Amino acid sequence: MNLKKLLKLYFIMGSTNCERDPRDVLREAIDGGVTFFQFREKGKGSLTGEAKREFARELQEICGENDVPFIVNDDVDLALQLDADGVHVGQDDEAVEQVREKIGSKILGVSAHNVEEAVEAVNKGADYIGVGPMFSTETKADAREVQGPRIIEELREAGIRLPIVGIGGIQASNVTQVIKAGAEGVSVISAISYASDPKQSAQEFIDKMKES
Ligand code: TZP
Ligand code: MG
Repeated sequence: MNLKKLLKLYFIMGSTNCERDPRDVLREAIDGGVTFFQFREKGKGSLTGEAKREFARELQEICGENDVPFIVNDDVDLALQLDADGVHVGQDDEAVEQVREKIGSKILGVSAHNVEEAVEAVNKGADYIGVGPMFSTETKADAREVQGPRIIEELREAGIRLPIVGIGGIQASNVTQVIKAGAEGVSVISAISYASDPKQSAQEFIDKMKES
């Protein structure tokens, strides 16, 4: 598995990020070129318990049919129950070394906002780092201050070699800046999940990244 390549277009979504049936949104996004997927079931009206699990299972199946890795946000137990391909945790979630111990060789992504957090994530066993917010976003209510693509250059200058994905407010129109700064790929929620045509939106991202 070439993680750097797989992280190119990393779509993140939960039921609250869609205006249409999320299964269709995911299928269309994958048709357009999404290479990696994170199930992130958060916010007002989000599913819990068995409904969350069943929904996750359905999305996992769609990913499986298309050879797209299926990653679970925050919920390590759910990832283990479903035998997901990996887990993504933030700075306020379960400790990285503890998650690594629980998930063995599954993929482990960690959100970082500065060099210190990124170095720690690397040392504690992360496989890739999510860095942001690149640009302003309304999708995450408690998002940190906008960092801009420059933070990715700083991480590279500090010697971080692990795959990096930018996150936050990324659109086809600004994706080039994130890749040029040194990221392997981009994580995107609303620009794909709310697009009237998720397939076309994903294709636009891929086309722009090919140019950069
Ligand atoms: N973490 C930092 S910004 C963000 C997350 C989960 C939200 C990204 O969503 P969008 O819609 O692509 O800006
Ligand atoms: Mg989290």
